[in-house]
Amino acid sequence: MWPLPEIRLAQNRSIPLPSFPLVYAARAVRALVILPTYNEAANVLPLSREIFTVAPATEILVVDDGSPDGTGDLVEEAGRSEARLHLLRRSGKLGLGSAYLAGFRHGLDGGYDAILTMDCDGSHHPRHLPAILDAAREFDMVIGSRYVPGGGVVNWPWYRRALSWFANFYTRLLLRVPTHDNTAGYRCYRREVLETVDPFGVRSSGYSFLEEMVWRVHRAGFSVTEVPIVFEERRGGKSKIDSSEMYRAAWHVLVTALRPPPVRRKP
Ligand SMILES: Nc1nc2c(ncn2[C@@H]2O[C@H](COP(=O)(O)OP(=O)(O)OP(=O)(O)O)[C@@H](O)[C@H]2O)c(=O)[nH]1
Ligand SMILES: [Mg+2]
Repeated sequence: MWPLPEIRLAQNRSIPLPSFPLVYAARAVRALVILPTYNEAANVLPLSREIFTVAPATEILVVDDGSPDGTGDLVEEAGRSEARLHLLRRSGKLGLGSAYLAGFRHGLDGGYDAILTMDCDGSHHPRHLPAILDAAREFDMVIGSRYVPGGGVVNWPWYRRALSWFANFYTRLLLRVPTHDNTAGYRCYRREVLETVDPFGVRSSGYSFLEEMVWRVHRAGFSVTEVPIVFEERRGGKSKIDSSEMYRAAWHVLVTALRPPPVRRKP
């Protein structure tokens, strides 16, 4: 399947694509999708292909933590014939939050204008990407949200729904954020947001990283919006989030509410 037919056109950044939603004035916006992976060999290339199909001008950075199932090798091989697909290999499983940070560093250093994050397990469908990119023309941060009209969850048992609902209720209550899906990892940040709110200062991983990021962005005075997405249970492979993560996240939200770290305001 590699390389895809759009490559030559998409790589020529001096020609803005009229169909690409993120076009400011005369120049195309450079968007980077970060895909953190740990044992996602079954999912990573099909998902990358789908992303390039719906948003041909985006690039992808896979941050792989030495997956024993060979995810990194697959991406390296595919990247030889697909210049939009990049790989950052790390030596061991260092956690989701730190994978996002490594991706943010790469995105900022690489001069990308918009930096997105998506799970690589099929839960975050690329069909929502155009709407997210479109909203990013107007808003500093966009969340692909399960909990706004039009959004939802399929294939989740009642207790997962209840936990997720409660986690969001608790976060809204304690952190006073206006958003409804604060544990969602399907996001788009404008580079100015990441340059200002210092994600590298967030001292937590997993869900609490995501919650603290929403809080920091809101607190800094940036605009945040939610675009509805339908979240699907992972397509293949195993979950890497253990149940203790929930308690850690709840504790971290409480600490952030009671002893808020300093956050720079938007310039
Ligand atoms: N690089 C890296 N990626 C990770 C790590 N842990 C999880 N991931 C990836 O992060 C994404 C989300 O992880 P999941 O295990 O699906 O976590 P989740 O979606 O909260 O949990 P489930 O609902 O059980 O799927 C997936 O793409 C994982 O492969 C990690 O330590 N390092
Ligand atoms: Mg998942």
